[in-house]
Amino acid sequence: MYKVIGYGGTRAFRLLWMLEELHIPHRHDRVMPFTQAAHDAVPGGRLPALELRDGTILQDSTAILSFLADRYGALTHPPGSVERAVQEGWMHRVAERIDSPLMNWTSFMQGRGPPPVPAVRAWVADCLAEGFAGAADSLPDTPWLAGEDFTIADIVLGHCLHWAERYQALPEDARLRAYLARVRQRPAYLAADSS
Ligand SMILES: N[C@@H](CCC(=O)N[C@@H](CS)C(=O)NCC(=O)O)C(=O)O
Repeated sequence: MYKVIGYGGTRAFRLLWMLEELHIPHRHDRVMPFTQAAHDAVPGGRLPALELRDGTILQDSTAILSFLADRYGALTHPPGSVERAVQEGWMHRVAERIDSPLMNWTSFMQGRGPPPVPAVRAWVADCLAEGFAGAADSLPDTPWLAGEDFTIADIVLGHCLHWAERYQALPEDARLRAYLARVRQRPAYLAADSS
């Protein structure tokens, strides 16, 4: 059975949500990041991770989503299709423009590391707001990012919106809020273990 390693309040939620989408039974080992337990659990202590049935450990949430999508032929467009390029474009864009500043913002909110000087804190907030604004302006007319069908790109953006809300960084933008509301109607999102 697959084992998700990582606390459901982190990017591990993406993996738990994906496995619910695929109806794949799994175990969940709630290891907190930045702890000795994380280093004991996975190489380099970097979470989340997915342990395969043979003990292999995969790391990086987006790589794991791609692995599961390709392995089960679900929540992804076929390689070489235009839709696949759109899907992957969204995954990269969200990782660079939203996930990265959101990680820094979260560190500030959690008080991890030295307190940021106000200008740095404001710059990170601006970067995050710009990332969200760019995503909002680029949302397609289709229900999901790469067309009519929900894909792993939607898990990544949906998770970032859910994460931003938790850290008081969710923008007011009505388009993003409507998108998040759609995400939240998915039974797998609701079933995923966020603890
Ligand atoms: N791009 C990675 C980011 C993972 C990440 O930054 N994890 C943090 C915890 S939230 C961590 O374990 N950092 C320790 C490290 O990178 O060594 C992903 O999507 O999984």
